Amino acid sequence: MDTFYTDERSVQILISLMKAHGIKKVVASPGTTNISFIASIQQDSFFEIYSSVDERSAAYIACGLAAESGEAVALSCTGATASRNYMSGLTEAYYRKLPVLAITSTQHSGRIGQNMPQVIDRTTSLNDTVNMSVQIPTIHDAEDEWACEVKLNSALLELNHRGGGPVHINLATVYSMNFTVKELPPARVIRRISCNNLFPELKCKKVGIFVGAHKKWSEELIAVVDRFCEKYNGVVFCDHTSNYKGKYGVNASLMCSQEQYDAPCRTLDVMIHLGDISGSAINMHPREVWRVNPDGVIRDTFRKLSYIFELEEKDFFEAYLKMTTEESKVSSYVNECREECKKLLRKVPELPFSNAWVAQKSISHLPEESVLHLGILNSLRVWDYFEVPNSVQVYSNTGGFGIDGGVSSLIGASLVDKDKIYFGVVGDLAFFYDMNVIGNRHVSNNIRLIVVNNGRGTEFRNYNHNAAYFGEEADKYMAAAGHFGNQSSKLVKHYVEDLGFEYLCATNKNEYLKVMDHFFTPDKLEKPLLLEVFTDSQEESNAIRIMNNLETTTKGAVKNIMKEVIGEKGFRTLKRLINP
Ligand SMILES: Cc1ncc(C[n+]2csc(CCOP(=O)(O)OP(=O)(O)O)c2C)c(N)n1
Ligand SMILES: [Mg+2]
Repeated sequence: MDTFYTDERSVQILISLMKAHGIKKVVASPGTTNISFIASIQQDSFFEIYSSVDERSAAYIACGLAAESGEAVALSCTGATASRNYMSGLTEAYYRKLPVLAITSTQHSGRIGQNMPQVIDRTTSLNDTVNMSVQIPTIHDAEDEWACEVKLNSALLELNHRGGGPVHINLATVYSMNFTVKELPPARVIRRISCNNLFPELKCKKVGIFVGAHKKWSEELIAVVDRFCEKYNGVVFCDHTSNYKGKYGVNASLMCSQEQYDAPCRTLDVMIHLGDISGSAINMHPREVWRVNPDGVIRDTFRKLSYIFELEEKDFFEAYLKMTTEESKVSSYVNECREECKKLLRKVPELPFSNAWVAQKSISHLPEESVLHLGILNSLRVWDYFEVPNSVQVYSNTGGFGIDGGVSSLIGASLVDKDKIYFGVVGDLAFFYDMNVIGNRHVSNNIRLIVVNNGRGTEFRNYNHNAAYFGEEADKYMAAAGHFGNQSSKLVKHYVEDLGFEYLCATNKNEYLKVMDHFFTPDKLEKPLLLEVFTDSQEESNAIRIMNNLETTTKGAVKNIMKEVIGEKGFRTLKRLINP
């Protein structure tokens, strides 16, 4: 009887990645739950398989094999108590840093604790048995498949990471008896590069650097990134929280927010990923992504990761500068991107009175060397549309995206340098959430805070938000409208004045323009200052709609008409059906 690979996709991915990462030695123990895996590898001549009835012995055999051959060695066992017997061998492997891969097999994790035969809980491991443990459920859709690829790459790479050691994969099976797959479908391989490895060549037309939220850049890092861009015709895609202040930056937020226009420069060959979580709308279309971070962890934010470089950013760029003899200084890519951005910015009309309008009018007035803190999500989004002065550092709580601590983070930052001015822009919900910090006795006169009070989380009334589907009904419990004095003109004024703040407010464009110069003055003020701007939710949404539709193509226009006919939600469902 001819049998081939299983049709269970997770098992296929594991086998494909074991081959790609050069793991061929397997010690197999008997059972039912590992049949999909074992039957698939025993017909593949790549694998060198040994049998051991006793799982305890199997794990020690793997230790010996790994130590003697210098290779990673996999173990495979069934359900019941089989995997428990790996414990002593894995402990030995842990303390000797031997690359032993324990592949335990399991039924659906929902069956744990339901008195189902042979189902035990392997979701936690003893501290000194494995360096990493991953759970691999059965794959049902593209998202499951992506997660499986990422987790398995991480697990296999961990075998030889930082001196190496044992790793655990808990692999679910549905006991499929379909072994008719003759050719193993490929899986995406992710590789880790550290300073001792050979670096992959960077020979392609379009190279971009995407920077998520980033701490302050050193002068040396800026210089080396700029030299890299000069040599490789590169560009640095940023939002304000990237805080890159070199020569090749492009604020790509506005370009990437366009609904009816996909700028050609958004498509690139290699995107180098720096920094942490980004709250920006920057959504490029890279062919592959190289992440550079000393944490060395696989973080597949863009689902196209092919390399993780476990290096300081500066060392990465210096290495690639050494690898090229190219002397030409072509800047065609950055120029192309800048043209796109300028073209869009030129098209921005007078916006309705809103947070976006405030940003448009104010951002260039931020004094030199000041600091800006932006609230989650709307304030960051709309201030990201416009260019910030080069000497201004910008922060937002994009680590956890909470509205609960934006004002506190601003106050915390302001304690560092009494001579700097620390600006903040937050919504009303974010302000009232965190308002007690306004009374903290360390608050001083270097604080200037704009509270955009639209009486709700206007985020949930934005035309393109899921909650917009519910119209005004969203105000009740999604947008939390009407709390905290329901846009009271006195509440914030009384509170902050009593706490020693100067208070200003604006309910329309003229009023705002009148107070703006004072608010943004580079001069030291006597008191901390709070400017409350009262806006209307509908206008907030209208302003964003305008900003997201500055440029149109026929394809984009058709897309928009369809959205109007079948609604935003219907459109997304249709898109998923056409392009799953
Ligand atoms: C602690 C916490 N709770 C809930 C959320 C979900 N959330 C995201 S934006 C938002 C609305 C914020 O409203 P507001 O501060 O008034 O800003 P606006 O959207 O009106 O500009 C909420 C509740 C969150 N991010 N953090
Ligand atoms: Mg609000």
